Amino acid sequence: MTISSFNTALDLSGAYGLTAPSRNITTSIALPGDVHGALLAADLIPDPYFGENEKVVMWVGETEWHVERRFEASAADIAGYLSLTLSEVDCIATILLNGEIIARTDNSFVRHDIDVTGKVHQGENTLRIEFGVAPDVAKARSDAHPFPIPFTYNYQTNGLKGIHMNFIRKAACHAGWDWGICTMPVGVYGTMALRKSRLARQDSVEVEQTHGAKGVELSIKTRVFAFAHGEVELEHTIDGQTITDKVAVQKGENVFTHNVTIHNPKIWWPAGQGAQPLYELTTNLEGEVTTRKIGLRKLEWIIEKDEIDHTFKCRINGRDITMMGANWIPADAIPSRITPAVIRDLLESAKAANMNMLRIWGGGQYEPDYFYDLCDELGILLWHDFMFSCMSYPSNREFLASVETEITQQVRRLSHHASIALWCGDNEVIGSLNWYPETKADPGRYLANYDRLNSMLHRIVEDEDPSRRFWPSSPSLGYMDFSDGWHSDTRGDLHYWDVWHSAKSFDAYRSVNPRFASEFGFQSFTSMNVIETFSEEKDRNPSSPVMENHQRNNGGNARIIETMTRYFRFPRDFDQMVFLSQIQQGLAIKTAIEYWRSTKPRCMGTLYWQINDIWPVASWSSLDYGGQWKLMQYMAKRFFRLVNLVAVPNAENTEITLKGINDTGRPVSIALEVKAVSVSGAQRTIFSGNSAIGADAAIALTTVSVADLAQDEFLYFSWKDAAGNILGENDYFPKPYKAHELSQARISATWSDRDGQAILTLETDKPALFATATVDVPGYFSDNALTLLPGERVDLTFIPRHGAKVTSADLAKSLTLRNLAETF
Ligand code: BMA
Repeated sequence: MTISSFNTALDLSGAYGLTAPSRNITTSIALPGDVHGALLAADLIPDPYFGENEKVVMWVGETEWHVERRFEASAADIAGYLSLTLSEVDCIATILLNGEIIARTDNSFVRHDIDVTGKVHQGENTLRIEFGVAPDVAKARSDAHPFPIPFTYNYQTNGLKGIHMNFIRKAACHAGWDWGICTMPVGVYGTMALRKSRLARQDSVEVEQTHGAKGVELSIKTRVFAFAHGEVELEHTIDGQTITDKVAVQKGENVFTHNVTIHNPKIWWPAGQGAQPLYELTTNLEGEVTTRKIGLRKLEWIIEKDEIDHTFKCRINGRDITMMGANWIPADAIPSRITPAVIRDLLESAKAANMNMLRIWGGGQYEPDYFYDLCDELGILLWHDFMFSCMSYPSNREFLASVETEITQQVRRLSHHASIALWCGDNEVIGSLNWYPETKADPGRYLANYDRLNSMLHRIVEDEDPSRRFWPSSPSLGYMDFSDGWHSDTRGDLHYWDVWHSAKSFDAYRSVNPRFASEFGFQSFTSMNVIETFSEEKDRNPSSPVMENHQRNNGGNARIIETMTRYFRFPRDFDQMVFLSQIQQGLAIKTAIEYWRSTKPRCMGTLYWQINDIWPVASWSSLDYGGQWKLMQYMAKRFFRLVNLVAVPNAENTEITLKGINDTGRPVSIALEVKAVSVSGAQRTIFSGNSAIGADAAIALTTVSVADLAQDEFLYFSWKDAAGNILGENDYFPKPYKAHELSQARISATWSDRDGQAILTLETDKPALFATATVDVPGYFSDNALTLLPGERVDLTFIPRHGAKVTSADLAKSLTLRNLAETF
């Protein structure tokens, strides 16, 4: 049977008129897009990210905006049932077609399919969207609510006024966060189309997989919305198998399930553990064709009683695999700047740093389809929060009804993705009950209020996506456990913030033993070339108004600087301070992750806060805004190596145990060599030997007594495979760096080109710590922040980003080499 091709779509993206009646502004806007992008393109606002312009452009989010366009429809375009699909309207808006109100929207996470049958004329039509002022709507709702529901303090940084983001459904961080600018964007993102159907349209296609001895059984569940009763033709194709069906539909929603078995399945693995084969599923409903990529994997969360308390681990295709990665926030505070190229670049950097999981954090947004497609392709699993964060939310009928539509739609849109590992109710909402005077004064009320929303989320996941685990909150100790998970490390996931927010020493990371650390972070300044994009020369001082505006965590710059005095000698100028801040950030998180990974199988996940930035700012991120690698990203590439050797001191710092971590599914044999190296260059070998580390294990290899090291010595260890290839190297300083008289090293650099790649070879005359090469070309080196020892040659390969082609001659021009000893 050949499927008819009646169903079509008329794309309504493109140029719209943009007006602000209260301000006499008339210009144009490219949609999908946002008002900030339009005003920037028309030169009507300055760059919001520059200097303190945030305050200068604040009016944009406080103004009513109207967008309008005309479109032509032919007789054929409208000869059927019509739906106007707007996949993301941000946020409060009235939609008018030819002057008639056809819908009102107030949840940017809900897709609207508006029935406009009979309302589109042959010839010219007008589509108009009138946006309300979201902060005002939120305030009015909060005022009308029978009891106060406080909003997060995170927006109150830098004297900005707060917005009741818990009363409207858009990314909470649009109002600012402790790393985020407040832009309160207004716009339409995603699909804008007029869809014509003979009888019915596709609403969602979900795929559930059951792995068995005969292969993988796929249950393909298609939701079809029919405008009247009748019959439609539906076809699915996957792996060379086609199922064509003529199905009877009733007016309204219809669900059809088709089963397909994939024999000899090619199995999907997270990054580092195997390949990511994807099967293409094509769904055709009378000409409306959609495609999805399906990765076949069995994924379970093992949360069961053990001798400690309860496990918390992800089992994929039968293997317990340690999750390694970071937290993800929206890629830009101006949503129109988020493009597939931007997202690919960031996700490729995550993979290049040996990550296999990101957590999509609940104060941001559900990401566009291409984000999840890329995660499937790259093997990056997702811990997916629902979009609730750091405050209580209403639980009245209207709010719950809107959220029910949101979560149901999002789960149906995304559940086929191999990358989605977990649905999590929210970020830190349970914990936040202890933060606000209102919630603390009346815990019973706010806990009941919480449970109404949270139990609904749980129920939706059970109904819509039964094979996926629902986890109530991050952090959480488990089902119906409303104690806050910051303080228990025996079960559930843990957010550990004492090193940053309470200024504890880096060693404090070794005082907790999480089962799964889903948040912990340490800030640095964004790189100097990024600071240059938002500041003038005179602003480049950590306590200038501009640098303080680009730091949203109260006291953040002071914490960065004060920490330097504990571990390092004070940097001699601002440029060195910026560089040193990145060394220190990487060191803090390296301390945590090396230790927690070494406690495997107790700890089965480490996701640091945070991989990316939403604008150029001092933050916990390891990538600058724009995707450039900060030093921590390089260090992450090392501390997330599947086979890693780490130094773990005892609490008294008298003994150092070297531990071998093997996160591959095979035993590994290594030849270990441990040296005591003086900061002035003398080296002596203090241990060498062969060791075997079992599959998926962490074991102690040898112990060194600190008393056996001279005052100026540190530990340097490297490990090789049977063939003598160096697999990795690492070091450990028993004393803070400031205690050492570091030598000024002379590092020499030579360039070559090999197989189309530019190679930088480094050599040094004295030990150089955190030796770092940078060039003015988008890309990163295969390694950086190195401990360079005299007598060794280190080859670094340059990896261009965005697919650029470069030669060593291009790079050599802008090469800068730095290291710790030159910071003071
Ligand atoms: C966490 C997150 C964010 C915040 C970060 C840094 O707990 O959930 O709310 O940005 O802390 O303070």
